[in-house]
Amino acid sequence: MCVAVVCTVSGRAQPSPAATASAKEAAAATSLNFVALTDPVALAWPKDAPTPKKPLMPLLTDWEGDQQPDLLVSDGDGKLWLVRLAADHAVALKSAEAVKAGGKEISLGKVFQPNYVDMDGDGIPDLIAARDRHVLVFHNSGTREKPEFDDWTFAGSYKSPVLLPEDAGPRLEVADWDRNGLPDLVAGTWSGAVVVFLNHGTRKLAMYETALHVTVENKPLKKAYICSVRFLDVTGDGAADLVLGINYSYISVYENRTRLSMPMLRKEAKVLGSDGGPFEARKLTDIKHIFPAIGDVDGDRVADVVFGNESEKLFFAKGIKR
Ligand SMILES: [Ca+2]
Ligand SMILES: [Ca+2]
Ligand SMILES: [Ca+2]
Ligand SMILES: [Ca+2]
Repeated sequence: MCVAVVCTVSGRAQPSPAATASAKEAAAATSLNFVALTDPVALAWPKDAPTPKKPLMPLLTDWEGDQQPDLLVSDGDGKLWLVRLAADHAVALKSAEAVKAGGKEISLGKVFQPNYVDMDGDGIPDLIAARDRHVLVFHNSGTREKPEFDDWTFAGSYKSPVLLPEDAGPRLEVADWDRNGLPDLVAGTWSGAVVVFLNHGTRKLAMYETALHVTVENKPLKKAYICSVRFLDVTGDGAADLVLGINYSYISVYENRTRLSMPMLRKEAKVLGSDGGPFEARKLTDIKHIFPAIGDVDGDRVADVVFGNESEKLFFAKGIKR
């Protein structure tokens, strides 16, 4: 599914009306790119909303398809908050409300990386979360404009649900890795690897293959430790790139050199900070591990980063175009 400002890759084989719309949005996003971020500023949680339990893990997305970015934020209780941004691209949080599924507030007991992707091909994004190595899907039985969620089911077949790596924790990105039109599961790990579960089922019935280790220039990607994962186009060529929050503090981009099938990733490029050195979130804020949410918050068509984690705050760092 696509966001107003940033697109995860959607399928190109036999495009559905939804896929066509996604393609248009992707074309509109071609000027997006960033290589540097300004120093982060804290975003005050909306005053009249209940205080979420830390840590906070955000996703920049478009909740109701109005082309305005919204935040979905998971908290330490495993609740999910729909956080509205201020109008006219002012960088501020306007309101926060708990998201419900099956008639009650979502509460998974621990923080998760939110995903909002159409899992069943009905053109309406669903919610996806990782918990205890399992992938939980909250089917959206509402409409694009007015989402409503059923209680969760496991991703994959009921008898053999996908089992994420033991040290994946909340680190799950849902995106079409191999461009076959079906969303895949991309898990980061504490031990510094990234694995992909390709979906070789159908739109209605996902079937995931065993985990593949992501490679960069033919070598398995292996960081010292902790990779949180995003897979979306940050260079503006229509091909999704691998973006990692690494080793507590850094953000790295592995540019994808092909729009065909499996990604071909260039070697790591660290996102820079205002001093010209690598952007280092821990030096600048009180966070411990960075889980970057990426999208254009301030409306200048350059992707920005919002992050939280190990903090009751969210931070905004403005993207600077190359
Ligand atoms: Ca919106
Ligand atoms: Ca759906
Ligand atoms: Ca796929
Ligand atoms: Ca921006």
